[in-house]
Amino acid sequence: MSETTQTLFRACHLCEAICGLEIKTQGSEIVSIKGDNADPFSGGHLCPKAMALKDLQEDPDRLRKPVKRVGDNWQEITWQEALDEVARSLTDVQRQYGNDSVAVFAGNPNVHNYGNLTHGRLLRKALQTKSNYSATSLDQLPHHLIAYHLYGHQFLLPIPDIDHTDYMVIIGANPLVSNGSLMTAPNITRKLQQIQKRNGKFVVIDPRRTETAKAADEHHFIKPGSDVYLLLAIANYVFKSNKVNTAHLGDLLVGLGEVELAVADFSAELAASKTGVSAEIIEDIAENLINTKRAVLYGRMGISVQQYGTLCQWLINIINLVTGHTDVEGGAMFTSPAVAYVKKGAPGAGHFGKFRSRVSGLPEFGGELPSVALAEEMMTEGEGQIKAMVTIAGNPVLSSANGKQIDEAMENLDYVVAIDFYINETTRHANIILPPSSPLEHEHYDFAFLRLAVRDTTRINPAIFDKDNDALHDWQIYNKLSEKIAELKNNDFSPLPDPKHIVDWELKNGLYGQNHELNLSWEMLEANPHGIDLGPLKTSLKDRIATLSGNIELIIPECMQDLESLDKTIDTQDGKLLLIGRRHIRSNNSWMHNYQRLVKGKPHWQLFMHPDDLAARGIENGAEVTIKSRVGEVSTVVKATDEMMPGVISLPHGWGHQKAGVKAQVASQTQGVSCNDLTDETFYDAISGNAALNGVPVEVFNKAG
Ligand SMILES: Nc1nc2c(c(=O)[nH]1)N[C@H]1C(S)=C(S)[C@@H](COP(=O)(O)OP(=O)(O)OC[C@H]3O[C@@H](n4cnc5c(=O)[nH]c(N)nc54)[C@H](O)[C@@H]3O)O[C@H]1N2
Ligand SMILES: Nc1nc2c(c(=O)[nH]1)N[C@H]1C(S)=C(S)[C@@H](COP(=O)(O)OP(=O)(O)OC[C@H]3O[C@@H](n4cnc5c(=O)[nH]c(N)nc54)[C@H](O)[C@@H]3O)O[C@H]1N2
Ligand code: SF4
Ligand SMILES: [Mo]
Repeated sequence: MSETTQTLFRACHLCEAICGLEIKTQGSEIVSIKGDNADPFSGGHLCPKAMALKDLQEDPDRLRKPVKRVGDNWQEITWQEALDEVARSLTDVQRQYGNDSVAVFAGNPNVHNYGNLTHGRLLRKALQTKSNYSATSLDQLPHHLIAYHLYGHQFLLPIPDIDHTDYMVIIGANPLVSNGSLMTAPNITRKLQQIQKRNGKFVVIDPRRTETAKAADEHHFIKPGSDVYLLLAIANYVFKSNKVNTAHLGDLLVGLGEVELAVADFSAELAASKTGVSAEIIEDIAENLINTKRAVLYGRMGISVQQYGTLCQWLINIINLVTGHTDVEGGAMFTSPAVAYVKKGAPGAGHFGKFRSRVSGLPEFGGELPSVALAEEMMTEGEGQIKAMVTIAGNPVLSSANGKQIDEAMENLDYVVAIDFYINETTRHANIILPPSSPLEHEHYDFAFLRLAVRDTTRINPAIFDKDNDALHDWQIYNKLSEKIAELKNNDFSPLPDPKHIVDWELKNGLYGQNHELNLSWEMLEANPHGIDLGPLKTSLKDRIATLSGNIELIIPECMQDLESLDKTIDTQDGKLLLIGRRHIRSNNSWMHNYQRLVKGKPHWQLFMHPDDLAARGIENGAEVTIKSRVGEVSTVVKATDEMMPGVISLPHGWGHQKAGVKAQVASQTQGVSCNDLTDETFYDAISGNAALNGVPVEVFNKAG
């Protein structure tokens, strides 16, 4: 390896903000990582996780070669041996128990690695299994489902036009820490400050006074899981005050009258009793949404990953539509990306309920079943039982509801293979682990997140290092493994070219390609290493709406049904503590705790609880407590903070690395416990089957002994 010094520009792929970075290397070492000031989108912004790209690259625990489990040990084997054995074992299971007996779980980093997006489907196609699961149903499934119903394509997702809005309501999101989600917006702090600088306001509704709430003009505590009442009351207020403003989309909206009727029973007073947000505040928010020309309502994890996730997303869309804030400047807009532009006829629109899970009858969406069904499908005997599993860039043992149950169920599978470069809480169950090249060893184009960005931009990301000669990129693993599986099943197979070629083709044939003055191509973007600005979000829905009728049909039967089941009586408090999650700027889901620079310093995995709730139970600040839910219990340290709404406690997910067999020297020494040993697989959004990881009823007491 030469010791030459290089400076390369590449976007960070760790979260949705995709900050441009300047990475300096000497030989095979990274000597510095800084924000790329010339990136037209991120303008030099970065967060503490960017430096962890170096740790990831250098981590001795990161697997470089395929390994096979022999007893409690792992043995390196060749790619040939590994791929042959995996293909043979999976097809053997399928021959004996049927195609659906092999499940696939695809985790979050799939979306951050373009080769997984372009090539992942090869493996599913080769396996011909209906047992597909992913992190989508622990996360944003309600957004896709509503976009599919209202706009006709799961990826016609409205994104807040944060750069131009004057009033933004953020409900159940903490972008100052998450750096934005379904809202790619590097340096979100600045973007929110800019709202205030132009005399606008942003309001946060959250059961915790979060980092974002502290920076907001207003913060209102809300009881977890009750948001649906607040949204219904806002929608009702708009209709009742005759302020429906359907702006330019008016002729597309079908079902306004039915929506008006459906929300009519939900007053601000009822909402106040359910949510803890006063009727005056609810009406004030509604008034501001009505009267501010450029305004937007935005909701994320906190209201998608809860009991009424789909209803909440439906109502958010309804409110933005009826207050005239959809597809207009400063409102909820649709992106016009250079790759994977969505319009009528674009592939992958989605489908819903074409088949159902075997045990609980949960609906598929886009060919995937809800992750809450995964464990029972492994544990319930009978035709179609899951007997083997492929996990790809995921860790459902720590990230799924009742992860402990998944852990136990995986123990009894006949065969497990993981495409991952860590031996984590899930992949330790694998018979064989197939580790792809590291993210910095391949090129990348962020078509998933450029499609969700608050401004249209484009950039390619070069590889920083060459991969080892005998290493494989994720997409190469899919090509090779799928080919072997297809061969054993006597099916046709054609490999896909390098994802770079696919993106190049898309760039050339996309909005800004051959028929546009920019004439984008991979090569052209290589010559523009900081990326190219494509301008602010543009009004475009009328030309793109992808529904069969060409209209926005507001009434979704499943939403009407769920609405019917809502309790319409004034609430009396039931006194149970409700558990919610929490993210931290130095942590990322389950997989970045093996980097000393991110886990050192003050711990951030404690249970947060209001001082009054501690006092009521005779618990001291800093004590060891036990938290108990229907499915299990964990013990950890409690931290008293009036950041929490009384009655609500918060524990972050992704911790719990002390399990035997995990090969992560630093992470194994951390003390955080897994919040998903408490979340409940029977607690989910009835419409979509998305997990309800927020608002889980629990008890807390002093740890015995
Ligand atoms: N209680 C609770 N639970 C939650 C959440 C919550 O808020 N509360 N959040 C949920 C959400 S939003 C999500 S998205 C999920 C995330 O949970 P998962 O989908 O399980 O994802 P990660 O924990 O990020 O898993 C990362 C794994 O991917 C591997 N990996 C990283 N990059 C690559 C790559 O390029 N290729 C391959 N093959 N592997 C790679 C890592 O080594 C690691 O093992 O957790 C969910 N779980
Ligand atoms: N640093 C860091 N950044 C990340 C990640 C990470 O793990 N760490 N994960 C990435 C991923 S995979 C995702 S999906 C995004 C998520 O991005 P966000 O959704 O912005 O992140 P969260 O911190 O989960 O924010 C959810 C908020 O909802 C609140 N909440 C919980 N329950 C309720 C409720 O019932 N009602 C209301 N109104 N609020 C509620 C919580 O207190 C929390 O503040 O972040 C991404 N970015
Ligand atoms: S905010 Fe941090 S983790 Fe996210 S893309 Fe930027 S540098 Fe990476
Ligand atoms: Mo996520």
